Amino acid sequence: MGIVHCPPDTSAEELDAIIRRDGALVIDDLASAGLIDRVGAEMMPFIDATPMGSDDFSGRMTARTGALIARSPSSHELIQHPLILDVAGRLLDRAKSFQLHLTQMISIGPNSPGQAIHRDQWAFDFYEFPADYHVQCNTIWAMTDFSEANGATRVMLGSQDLPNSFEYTVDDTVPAEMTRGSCLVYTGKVYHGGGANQTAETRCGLNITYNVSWLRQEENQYLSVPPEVAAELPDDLLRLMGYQLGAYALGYIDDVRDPLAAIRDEHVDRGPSFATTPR
Ligand SMILES: O=C(O)CCC(=O)C(=O)O
Ligand SMILES: [Fe+2]
Repeated sequence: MGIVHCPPDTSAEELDAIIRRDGALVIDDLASAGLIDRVGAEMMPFIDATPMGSDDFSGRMTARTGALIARSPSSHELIQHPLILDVAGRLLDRAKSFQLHLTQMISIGPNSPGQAIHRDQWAFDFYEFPADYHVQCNTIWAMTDFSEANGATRVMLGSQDLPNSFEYTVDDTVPAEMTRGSCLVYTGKVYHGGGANQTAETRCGLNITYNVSWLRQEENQYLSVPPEVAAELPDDLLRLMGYQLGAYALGYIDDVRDPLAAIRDEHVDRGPSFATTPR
């Protein structure tokens, strides 16, 4: 069985149901070529300056370039894509609210071996969350076409319900082949890994992930985005970055004020705005 491909007008409800069943899916052609071009052009100087990974998991011929919010204004449209936020709000429904977890351009260089098969939620110290409690909703936007040969992400479909294991290999997975501008969406529970790039060209994907607001973010948005840049961003993007309360009181500043008040002088309402969708 291959990964399910959905057209971009598929409802968030249907996408959520497929991710819960298969662990992952591809939304074909969700971003225009023009938008992918702009994000690629804004990020190119930073990608060129990024050192390769320092271990096998990060990929010794893979560059991981972050801080998209500060570095690529055009990426905000992908980070805040309404369909993706709707799916994230549904998948992460056991928590009160969700936030941006990381933004990372993953450029897998020519002749790279495949990444170890893993779960992204292992970032939380390998804690085994309950099977029905999804803590991460992840995307990889194809900045180049993704093929089996150039290192398309490998996914072990249906593996989201399995216990933690380090035994799975590439033979347990299928490639998420997709065209440039398409988007792989997957739960933090599903086993997957970057594929081996056996071509002479770099495979580039933009990993944008969201997690429940009571867990720590992998990319520290408060430090990756300088305060003078944050001050110019709209409230809804700031809230998604974590300038909002997680659950009842997580992340408040000084006298139990909403963290957005650290950026905005005016009074801000207390309470989460990236609320999840009750089922
Ligand atoms: O680059 C990819 O296709 C996947 C990378 C990945 O899964 C990771 O770094 O956690
Ligand atoms: Fe991963």
